[in-house]
Amino acid sequence: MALILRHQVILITAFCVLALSLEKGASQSLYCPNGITNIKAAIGQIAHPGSSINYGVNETKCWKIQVPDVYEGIGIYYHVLDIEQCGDCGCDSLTFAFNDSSYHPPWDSRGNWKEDKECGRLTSGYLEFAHMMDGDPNKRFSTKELYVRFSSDDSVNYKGFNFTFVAKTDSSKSKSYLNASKDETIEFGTRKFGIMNYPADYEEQWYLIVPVGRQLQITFDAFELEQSENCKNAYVEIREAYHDDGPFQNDIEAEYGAFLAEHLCGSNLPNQIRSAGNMVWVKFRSAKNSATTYKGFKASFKAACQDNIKYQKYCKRYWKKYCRFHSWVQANCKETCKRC
Ligand SMILES: [Ca+2]
Repeated sequence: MALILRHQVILITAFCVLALSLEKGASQSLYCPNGITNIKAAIGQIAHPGSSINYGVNETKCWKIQVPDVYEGIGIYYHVLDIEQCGDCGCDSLTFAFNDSSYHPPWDSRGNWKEDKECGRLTSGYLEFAHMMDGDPNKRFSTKELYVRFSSDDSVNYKGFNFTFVAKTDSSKSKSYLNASKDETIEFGTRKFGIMNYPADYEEQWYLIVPVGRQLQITFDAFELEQSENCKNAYVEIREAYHDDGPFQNDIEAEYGAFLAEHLCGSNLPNQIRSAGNMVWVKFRSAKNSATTYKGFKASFKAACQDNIKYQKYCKRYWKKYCRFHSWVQANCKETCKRC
């Protein structure tokens, strides 16, 4: 009985604290009377209601996304956004909120809170096409903690939302661009591997590229990094790279790319890694402590055949149509849509 009572007290306390968010006036849109679902991860998906049914009337749902400290922001890629639209999203809305200065919870008026409200209708087919043509996320936030709130009014309900969030990486340091032709294998790795240990406080990045339409396969030959909890000291991070301004632009980015390996460390040789697209980004980072440097890693990459069914589906649906009207890229298109 005592346990049940204690549980009730905790629940009531939680409700009161959250209800204060409305009273203290930091932001009415962060009012979360049903509590907040906490998600701690570098990548994940949130959907509501998350099936083919429509959301209900007078709903309030809240989430808090927290990405590991090593990252520096959060990107949002929509898969579905189907929310009743009224002026200033005053009927139904999806709200993102974060503090862009020091940490204060959303009901604390000391925080410098920023809000971004969304409503309107973007279907999944349109969003697939848009992501194919523009690799950047739909939303970008310079925070490691992001609050998400969905609310609906008393009439007209749609399909809701479904998005992937991904932690932003710093990709500003020195980079190498390595481009392998169809039958070529290129080696890469930490500097002076086998001759001396990697330096402390050292960072290096590689963009690995194979012909358009192929996947990329990375094989590790040697791997010896400092072992630390969650690989927070020295690590290798690997993501899909993308063109942020469409498939035929030159700029290659990876800040919000999908993870192929979140963080690798220690001395176990990682498994072979295979990408979905034809461009991959690899980052190596060592800790500041010069007493804990190791040999580093040595790896190679080459082109593999495209067997990604989803990619083929994109190709069939959009790429060929796009190519028909852009004769100057037809050679690329042919290679892209070819099975091998
Ligand atoms: Ca509504």
